[in-house]
Amino acid sequence: MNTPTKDKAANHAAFNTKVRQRIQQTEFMLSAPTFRLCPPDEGLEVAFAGRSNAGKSSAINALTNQRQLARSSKTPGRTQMINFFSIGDTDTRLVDLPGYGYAAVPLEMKKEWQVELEEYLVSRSSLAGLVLLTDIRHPLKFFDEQMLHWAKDGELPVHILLTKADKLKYGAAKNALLNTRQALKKLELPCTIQLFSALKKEGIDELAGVMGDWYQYKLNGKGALEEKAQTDTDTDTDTDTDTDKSDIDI
Ligand SMILES: Nc1nc2c(ncn2[C@@H]2O[C@H](COP(=O)(O)OP(=O)(O)OP(=O)(O)O)[C@@H](O)[C@H]2O)c(=O)[nH]1
Ligand SMILES: [Mg+2]
Repeated sequence: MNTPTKDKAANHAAFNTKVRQRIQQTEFMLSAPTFRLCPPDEGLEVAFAGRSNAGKSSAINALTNQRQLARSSKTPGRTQMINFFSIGDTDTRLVDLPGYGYAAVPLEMKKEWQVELEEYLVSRSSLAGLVLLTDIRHPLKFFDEQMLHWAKDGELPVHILLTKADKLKYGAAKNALLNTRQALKKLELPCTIQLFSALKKEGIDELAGVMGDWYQYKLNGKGALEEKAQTDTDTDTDTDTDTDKSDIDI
């Protein structure tokens, strides 16, 4: 007979699987040059932020199991627009924010963008959480810390991805994880953190789990994704196109 703890773990695992399936249905919604032109502040969204070239677009593609959903590039500063994606419907969104720290961007533009970014992090009501991506080989640069302070001011949950973990050997990657966690504790910046590799597709379940928890928490225990997952359980058929998507090799 299953114990309550086992049931809870099984339910959580089933929920996470549903969240993964939902996230794979992510579709491009719109690109906005400024936050003034972004979708109405309704529903829920999770934003992906980080220095230019940290691997935001690659992480979104790996997470959603789609090759070209968010465009990734060897040229830093590729994503200059704020890109919105819908997860199932336009009330559940994922946001790819323009990378910061790109030297070629004029100072004036950088300053304007920083003001907007702070405003967005602190006052966007639909924002359920921030995924902050930082390259495992040089984590937590100045502006990353700045972002963490703004998120703390806005009481916004943050989950850090140490990206390109495949660039380090396993032991070195684990050390980087421990050291960064310690540094965050010292700075009194509350957040969770994990290793991530878009290339090796490592860390995707953990990330999807965190996002599922955020969406759920934000809706006070009645998560949008969970509700959709429940509807799916009732209506799933063999013709679900998800199965096709999950075969795509990215
Ligand atoms: N080895 C390795 N390379 C990666 C990984 N993720 C991203 N890259 C590479 O890093 C570069 C930048 O990736 P992007 O996903 O475009 O980074 P971004 O943060 O979206 O960059 P901007 O849009 O310029 O802000 C590309 O050359 C990717 O192929 C990873 O997990 N491992
Ligand atoms: Mg990008």
